[in-house]
Amino acid sequence: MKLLVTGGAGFIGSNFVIYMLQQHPNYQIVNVDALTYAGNLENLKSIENHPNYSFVKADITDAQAIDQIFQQGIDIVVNFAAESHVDRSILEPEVFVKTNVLGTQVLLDASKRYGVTKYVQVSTDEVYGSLGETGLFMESTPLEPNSPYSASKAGGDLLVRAYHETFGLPVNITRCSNNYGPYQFPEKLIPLIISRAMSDQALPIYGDGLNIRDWLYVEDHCSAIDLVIHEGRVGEVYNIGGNNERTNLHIVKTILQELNKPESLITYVEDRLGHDRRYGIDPTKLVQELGWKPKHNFETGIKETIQWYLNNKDWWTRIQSGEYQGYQITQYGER
Ligand code: NAD
Ligand code: TDX
Repeated sequence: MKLLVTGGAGFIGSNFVIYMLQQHPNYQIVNVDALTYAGNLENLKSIENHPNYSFVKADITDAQAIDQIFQQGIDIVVNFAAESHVDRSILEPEVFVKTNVLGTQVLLDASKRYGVTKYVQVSTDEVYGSLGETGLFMESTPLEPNSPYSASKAGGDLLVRAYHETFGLPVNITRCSNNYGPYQFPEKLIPLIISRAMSDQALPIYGDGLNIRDWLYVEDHCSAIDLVIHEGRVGEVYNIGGNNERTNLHIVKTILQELNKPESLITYVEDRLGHDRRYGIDPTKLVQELGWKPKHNFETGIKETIQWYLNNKDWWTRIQSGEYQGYQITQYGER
């Protein structure tokens, strides 16, 4: 079985590549990644010489390069490659449309041309928009994306659906809630707060800090995708989430407590434009149909994650010395 993983040098993709090599010793994995600011081959150091693993640097919007990769014979595609940060999409939407919509179409086209057995689109709960105080996102919830990021992900999802309906491509779409764990780029809330708190820097909280996200440990996302690849009914959407809703303020205070740092580091800053208030996933379909069960509970998962960032300071300090710093200065002034 030959699995093409796109975006495998990013946060979830790299965790997924490592997970799949462990779970399926007979699978060959081809990782295709453009190595944007978010792609980091250091994440894959532990398996870089694995006989069943290979890496190709290519952009998913480059139809010729993608065609060449499919010529090797690909059985399954899992598309993680994306521009993934909401704040960046507010500043620079164009690349989001290019990668998340056009890139998806290029992969779908190649999958159709070469006849894969399964195409899995890794999408997000953000395509459903924002919840009020009650209710959860179901697979049947209408798509109401509010940011350029989520709109571009929704655009990709609709193309996946269309390639199934029009050409019979065997697809699944997964929509997961917020992930946390090792190798998450320190522009996202949890690693940003851990790294800044460790250096006693101000911790920017958007708005009133009471926006709610539903958190899932990255390995549990990987196990769900593995199940969907093998057991998912063709053409279906599966929501993925572990019922762990927390306010941003709760997350930040938990990290401060764990690191033994003062709450005076918390700094309220201007709210994110179009900031979704609440996400909450109903994973019943995945649980009942495919028997998925998350392994990690949030209280231990967050502690393990904090410990990982403490033990891997070199990993994130190297990242922070690059383009990331420039980004921070542009958006909020010197923090
Ligand atoms: P990430 O930003 O850490 O990684 C994205 C990877 O894609 C990087 O390695 C980058 O180099 C690569 N990439 C970007 N543009 C590319 C292109 N044009 N061609 C080839 N490679 C390209 O993102 P992540 O957090 O690991 O998210 C992975 C996927 O999961 C995304 O599709 C995202 O929408 C989805 N998702 C993420 C979360 C989350 O909480 N992080 C939750 C649900 C869904
Ligand atoms: O500095 C910050 N301060 C802050 O208050 C940052 C970076 C974030 N926040 C808030 C905004 C959100 O309410 O924290 C929450 C989480 O923010 P992000 O980490 O940027 O994640 P989010 O916008 O929820 O999107 C994430 O989950 C869904 C991923 O980045 C997406 O790729 C995924 O689809």
